[in-house]
Amino acid sequence: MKQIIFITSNKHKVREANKIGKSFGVEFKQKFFSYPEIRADSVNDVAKEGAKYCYEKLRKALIVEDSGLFINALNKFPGTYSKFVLGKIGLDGILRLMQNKKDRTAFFVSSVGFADKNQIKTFNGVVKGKIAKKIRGSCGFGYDPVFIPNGFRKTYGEDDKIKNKTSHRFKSITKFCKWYHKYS
Ligand code: ITT
Repeated sequence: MKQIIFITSNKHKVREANKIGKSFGVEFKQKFFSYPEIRADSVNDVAKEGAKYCYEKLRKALIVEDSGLFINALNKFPGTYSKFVLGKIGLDGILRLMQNKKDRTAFFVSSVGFADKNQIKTFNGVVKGKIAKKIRGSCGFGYDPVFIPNGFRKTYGEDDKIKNKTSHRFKSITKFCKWYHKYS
């Protein structure tokens, strides 16, 4: 098993990453370390700067992950501000903003930022879907109870097995594991 430090305050991210990492022989070790998240429209930029900052401070190979929900009818809001917005207006607030919208399409993006002494690299994953009309299910975290991935009827909150096989994080972490397995 190859190990890598995962700097995050979110235990759900680590749990999901370890389910995926298992089949690649990669184990993610959660570490709490506070780093500044830059203001940017892309999670890729936030992850890249975050990984760079953490490596400069800790001098150990590590990853960070930045993710968010982008809703098309709301001009890609809440995007990189997903956590903040959820804390302020909640899922009910998001559903209210979507009340009269015909276009309910949205996507989650995840960007894994890796840094060590040689390089900084990012690995991105996207999953497309739509915003449900009601809060459904209690699995997962964040926006999972209102996100229905394309090709399915249930929200991620109702079915975490679907999430683990299709999510933005599944895609970004899989890319990272394939690369890291050969690299390290
Ligand atoms: P870090 O310590 O890793 O930054 P965090 O929870 O603050 O943990 P982010 O800054 O990347 O993570 O914020 C992403 C937010 O986007 C997260 O808090 C959720 O509200 C939402 N989000 C991201 N991925 C999600 C997922 O898989 N399912 C549901 N919501 C998600």
